Amino acid sequence: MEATAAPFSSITSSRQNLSSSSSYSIRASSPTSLFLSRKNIGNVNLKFKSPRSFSVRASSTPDSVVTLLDYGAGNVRSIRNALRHLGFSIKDVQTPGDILNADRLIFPGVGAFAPAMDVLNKTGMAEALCTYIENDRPFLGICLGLQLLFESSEENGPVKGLGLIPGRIGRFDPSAGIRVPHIGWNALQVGKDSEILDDVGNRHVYFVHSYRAIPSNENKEWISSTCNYGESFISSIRRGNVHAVQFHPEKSGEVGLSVLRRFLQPKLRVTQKPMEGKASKLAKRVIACLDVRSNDKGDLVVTKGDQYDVREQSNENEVRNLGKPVDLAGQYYKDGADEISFLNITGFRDFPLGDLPMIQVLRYTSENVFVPLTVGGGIRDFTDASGRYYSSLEVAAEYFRSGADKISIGSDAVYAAEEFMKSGVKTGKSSLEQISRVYGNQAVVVSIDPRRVYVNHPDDVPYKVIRVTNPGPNGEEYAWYQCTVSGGREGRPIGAFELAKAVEELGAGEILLNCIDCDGQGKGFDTDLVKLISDSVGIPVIASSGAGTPQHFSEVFEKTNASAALAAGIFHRKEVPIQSVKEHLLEEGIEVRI
Ligand code: 1PR
Repeated sequence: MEATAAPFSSITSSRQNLSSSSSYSIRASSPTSLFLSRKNIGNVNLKFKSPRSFSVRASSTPDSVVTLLDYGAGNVRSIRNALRHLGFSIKDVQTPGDILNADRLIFPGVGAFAPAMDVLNKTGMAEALCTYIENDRPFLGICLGLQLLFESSEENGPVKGLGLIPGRIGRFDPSAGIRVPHIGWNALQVGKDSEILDDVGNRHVYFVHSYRAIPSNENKEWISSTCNYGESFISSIRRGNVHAVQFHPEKSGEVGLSVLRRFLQPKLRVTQKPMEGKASKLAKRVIACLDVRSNDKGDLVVTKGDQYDVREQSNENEVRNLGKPVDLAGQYYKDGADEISFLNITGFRDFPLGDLPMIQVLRYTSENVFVPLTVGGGIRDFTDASGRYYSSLEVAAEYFRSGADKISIGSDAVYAAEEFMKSGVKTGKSSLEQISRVYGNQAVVVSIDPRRVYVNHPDDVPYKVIRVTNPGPNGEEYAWYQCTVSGGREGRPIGAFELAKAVEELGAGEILLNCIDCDGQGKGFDTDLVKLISDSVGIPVIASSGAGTPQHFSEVFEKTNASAALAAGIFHRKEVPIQSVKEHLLEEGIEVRI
C-alpha cells in the first residue's frame, strides 16, 4: 500500500463518475472528462486532535442505505458494487456531519496511511470518525480502514493514526521467508463473538497488503480474528458495533459478501451452518485469463492464440472467437476462479482509452464478479492524434475507476527495465514506478512474454542461462529466456531473469510469467522458467502458458515457488473445469480456495 491518496476535494468528481454503475454514459470523444485531478500529498507527521467536539444524533436513514467514506484514492468501485448487489444504496460522506449522522458506516481505506490520515485530519473527518466509533455506532473498516484505527504506522513514517486501538502498523518481514505483498486467499483463526465472521468458518478470504497490525496484550480485547503469514497478524477487530477487517470482503466471493451482509443486517441471526472448508494457510490461486481484442467485425471478443498467434488457420484467417468477455468472466467467477485477468492484447498499438469497450467490460464485470480483476494491455504514456498527452497514470486510473484491482504492464515494463539496467538509476518516471507509487505495488503486475532461446554453453550470452529439462532441437542443454514486446512481435536484449529482478526493484508487486513457446500448447507450464523466476524474486509469481490438464497445475506448484497458476485455452474450450483443477490440487495436498 505504498500509495498516494487523492485529496478529498476530488471526491465530488469521483462520485459523480461512480454514482450509478448501470447508468454510465461515456463520451468517447472526451476521455479526459473521466479523469480526476490527483495531487501528491507528502508525508506529513500529523498532530492528532482530540475528537470530542461532535455530538451524534440518531438518524432516520432507511434500513437500505449505507454510508460510505470514500476519500478518492483508488478502487472503491468494488465495495460499491458489492453493496448494491446486496440490495443497499449508498450515501457518500461529504462532510464530517454525514459520518456522525450515519446509521452504518463503511470505510474502505485504500492507498497509503500518511496521505489518508492527512485527508482525514484536514477535512475534520478524523474527529468525526473517532466520535462515531467511540459512541459505538455501526462501523466497518476495510484494509487501510482497519489500520488507521491504530496509534501509528511505519508506512513512510512513523505517522500517527486515529489512536483508537493500541499498536503500531508495521511491514511484513520478507526475511521470514514470505513473499511481500501478502496477496491471495488466506485462512482466519476466528475468535469468539466475531459476529460478522459467523459464516466464514474454515474458508479463505482475500488479502492484498504489505503492512499489518500485530496482536499484543494491549490490543487483545479488540481482536476478533488473526491470520498467519510468516507470523500471526490481526485480520479483524470487533468491539460492540465497531468492526474492521484487513482482508477484502468485497473481493472474497460469496464468503466475503456474507461478511458484508452480517454487518449490514446484524439482526439476521445465523440461519446456516458455517460454510464448509479446510482453509489453514495461504492458498495457491487458480486464475482464468481472457485475452481480449477486437475481431475483424469490430466486436470485442475473447480470443486465444497458439504461441501468440490468435488467427484461425482457415482461408479467412479470422481472429479466433471464444466468447464474450463479460459473460465468460461471470462464468469463471461462478466456477470458482480465484482471480480473473483481462489482457487487451492489441493494446500495444491502440490507445487503450480509445478502446472504451474494454472499460465497459471492466465496469459490467465488476458489478457481478467479486474476486480480484486484473487488466493489462497498452498501459504507457501516449500522445493522441490531436497532440493531447495522456500519462500512463491516467490510463491506469481509468482502469482502476472502472473496476480493476490490479493493472498489468507488459511492453512498457521491458523498456523501463532496460533503461534502469543501463543507467542504474531509477528515474521514477516509468509507468511502473509512477503507478506503483500512487496505487501501491500490490496493484501493479508486470506481464513477461519470454521466448526460449537454446544455447550450447552458459557463457554464450550475457543473460542468465539455465540448464533445461528437455534439450533443444540440436541437443542444446542450456537456454535463456528472451523478453519480447508488442505481443511477442519483437525480441529485446534482456532476459526474463534480468527483467524480473529489475521490475521488482522498480515497484512491481507481482509477476505474470507467460512463455510464448508453451502458450496454447496444452503440454504443461515451463517449470524450468517458473522455478528460475519464482526463486529469484520476493514478490508473488503467477505461472502462465501451457496448462492442458489438472496435473499440470500440481506439477508447477510442486516443482516451483509459483503463488498462482493461470490458464486460458482449457477453460475457454471447456476441456477442464476450474473445479476439476481445484479438486485435483486438493487431492495432491495443495491448499486451494473452494
Ligand atoms: O505489452 O503492455 O500492451 O500488454 C499486452 C499484454 O497482452 C501482455 O500481457 C501480453 O502477454 C498479452 N498479449 C499480447 N499478445 C498476445 C497474444 O496472445 N497474441 N497474450 C498476448 C498473451 C498469454 C497469456 C495466455 C497464457 C495462457 N497471452 O496471458 O493467456 O499463455 O494460455 P493457455 O492456458 O491457453 O496456454 P502490453
